[in-house]
Amino acid sequence: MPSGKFITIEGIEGAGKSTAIKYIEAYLLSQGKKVLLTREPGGTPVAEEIRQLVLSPNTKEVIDSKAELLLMFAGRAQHLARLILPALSAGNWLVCDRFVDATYAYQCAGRGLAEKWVALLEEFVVGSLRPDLTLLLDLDPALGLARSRRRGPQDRFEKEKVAFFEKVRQSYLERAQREPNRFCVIDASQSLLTVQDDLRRILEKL
Ligand code: Z5A
Repeated sequence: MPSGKFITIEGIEGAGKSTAIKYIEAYLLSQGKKVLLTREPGGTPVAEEIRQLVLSPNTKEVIDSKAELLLMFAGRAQHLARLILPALSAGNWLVCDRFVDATYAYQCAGRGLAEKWVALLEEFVVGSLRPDLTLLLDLDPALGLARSRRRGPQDRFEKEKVAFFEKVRQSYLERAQREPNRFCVIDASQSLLTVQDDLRRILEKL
């Protein structure tokens, strides 16, 4: 059984996940924890190659939603086997930028695939592992898109319209409501310092 803690961070693009993760890492290190940061899609060399494929806006053909779903889980299988499970067994606090909740939010709510297929793949690939804590940075998509578009070239997902991200956001909020013991929702429209205060309070409890 894993002995480290598994923390995931979720939210629409531009919500501040990458920024929050740096703060979480510094906080956990200050508490003497062994910390490892990772992300999905990605996290290992093979999974990062899959990331390139699914995020590139320049694919030679349109990626079918079912293929996109399977690619997410192919990367996840590799990530779990090669990094997540060994790191948790070694007692690390593993902080992962997105995990299975993102698949329900993007491939089901966003792309319209039935949840039963994700549940099936989750059982096959992830088994009974669930994050100890999922931090949901909740933000109005218009604000998130504005933040991320300031940063530079857009990936395949970033080219989606606000309506797509509205569905993704609602799906995340519904999942958080269904699993209040695992999720903590943070208002990501607050100032960076206030978001960090919220993060620290949540981590102190954990
Ligand atoms: N995806 C999927 O479809 N299915 C799956 O199963 C998985 C993923 C796992 C890649 O994700 C894409 O993969 C993702 C869903 C899909 N696409 N989308 N959208 P990603 O997480 O790698 O990419 P991202 O969502 O586009 O992340 P991002 O754009 O890097 O956003 P972020 O990490 O949440 O934000 P940030 O970089 O920390 O902050 C953005 C800017 O806002 C930056 O300039 C910050 O300085 C600023 N910021 C941050 N916080 C604040 C506050 N509080 N106030 C003001 N400004 C702030």
